[in-house]
Amino acid sequence: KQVIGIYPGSFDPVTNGHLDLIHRGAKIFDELVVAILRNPEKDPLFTVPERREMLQEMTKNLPNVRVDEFQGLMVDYARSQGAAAVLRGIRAISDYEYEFQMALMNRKLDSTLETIFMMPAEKYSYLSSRLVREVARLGGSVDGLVPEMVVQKLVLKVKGTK
Ligand code: COD
Repeated sequence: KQVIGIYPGSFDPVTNGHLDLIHRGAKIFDELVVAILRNPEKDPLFTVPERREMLQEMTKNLPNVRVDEFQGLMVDYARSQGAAAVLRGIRAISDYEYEFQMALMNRKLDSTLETIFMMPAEKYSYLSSRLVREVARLGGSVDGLVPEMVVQKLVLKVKGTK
């Protein structure tokens, strides 16, 4: 039996912390689906197709990783993919409360879906897309925090929005 995992998120944009988790997840699942939430309420920096392209490029050397997008409830999407588990990253204590609520709410919605938490390498444990966007907007360097391709796209994006 193939064990499928879903790694859902906003990925606006993908960071080295996300990629760290994707590499770890790809080792334990037969197939890992990286799923970008299409959220009509949020005002993202990158469009879903832009985020998808970046994720696809960064995972092209991982044969058991697939990039997709979804809307609506994550548990419904996970079921549609035949997933056994959701992969989530835990950085600091501050992630814990939100992740705890979400994991239990998801379990209430679908008791067959498990949530698996993994920790990134220490050097990425303070990294978030939100801070990357903020630093880039204010002209700071995000080298080493996101892939080179994303650094370039951030520079272009920030120029375009000024
Ligand atoms: N190191 C390790 N992990 C990291 C790092 C890092 N530096 N940065 C981010 N992560 C992890 C996050 O902890 C998360 O697990 C994942 O990577 C994705 O992160 P983000 O920030 O891109 O995505 P989120 O947390 O905004 O995604 C939230 C969802 C889209 C999964 C959630 O809102 C959802 O499922 N929405 C669909 C509607 C739904 O089902 N709602 C009910 C939920 S109870």
